[in-house]
Amino acid sequence: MRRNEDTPATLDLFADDAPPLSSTEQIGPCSFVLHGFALPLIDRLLPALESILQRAPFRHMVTPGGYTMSVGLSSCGQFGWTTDRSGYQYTPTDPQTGQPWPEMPLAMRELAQAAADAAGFADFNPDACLINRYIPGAKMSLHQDKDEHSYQWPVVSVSLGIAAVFLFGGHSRSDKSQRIPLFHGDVVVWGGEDRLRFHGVMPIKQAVHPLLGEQRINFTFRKAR
Ligand code: MD6
Ligand code: FE
Repeated sequence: MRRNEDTPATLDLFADDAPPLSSTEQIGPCSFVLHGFALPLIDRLLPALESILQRAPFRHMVTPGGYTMSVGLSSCGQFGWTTDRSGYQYTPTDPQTGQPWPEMPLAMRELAQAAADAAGFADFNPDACLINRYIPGAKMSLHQDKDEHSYQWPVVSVSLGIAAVFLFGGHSRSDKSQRIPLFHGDVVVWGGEDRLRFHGVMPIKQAVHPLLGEQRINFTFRKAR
C-alpha cells in the first residue's frame, strides 16, 4: 500500500519513513531486512500457498501453557512445526490428517535460498517452512526459535499481505526490542550470533491488502534437523 502514490497517507502510518523498494536494512550483526525481496516471486508464491492450504489448512494450536494461539498455523516441507499441551516439536506428518506435510514448493525454496545468500548465508537448504496467518488483532509473543537441532543455519522469514510491526529483541526476554515495520514482500534473515534473539509480532492493525485481503501471511524457513 505504501508504495502506491495514490494511497492517502492517512491509511498508512509508515508512509513517511518507508524504506525504498529493494534495499537492505541491517538490524543486528547478523540480521537483515531485505525490503521487497519476495515481490518478483509473488505470482508463483500465492498459488503455491493455496495448494499447501488445501492439504494442510490453517489451525489454531494450543501452547504447552494451555493458550490457544491467535495465529493460524500450517507448514510445508519435510518437517512441520507443531505445538500442543506436551510441548513444541517438528513432526514429519500433520497431526490433523496423519499425512506428510505438503512438499515445499520450488518457488518458496528458491526464495529462501536467495534471501539467505543475499544476507551472506550460503548453502541454506531449509527442510521446514512454518506458515503463519494473522488476522487483525492477532500477535506473536516474544519468543526464541530454538526447537531446531542446530543453530548454525539462519532463519528466513517472509511477510505477505497487511503490515506488521516486528519486535526484535536481545538475548534476554527483558532486553529492549526494536520495532521494525514489515510490509508485503519484505524478507527478514537472521543467523550467527543473532540466531537466538527474542522476537515477536505486535497485534496486527486492521487493514486490507489488495492481493491478500484482511490478513498477514508469514513464511518462516528453517533447517530443523
Ligand atoms: C512472524 N516470525 O513474523 C513471526 N522467527 O510472523 C517469527 O517468529 C520469526 O519472523 C524467527 C525468525 C524470523 C521470524
Ligand atoms: Fe520465531
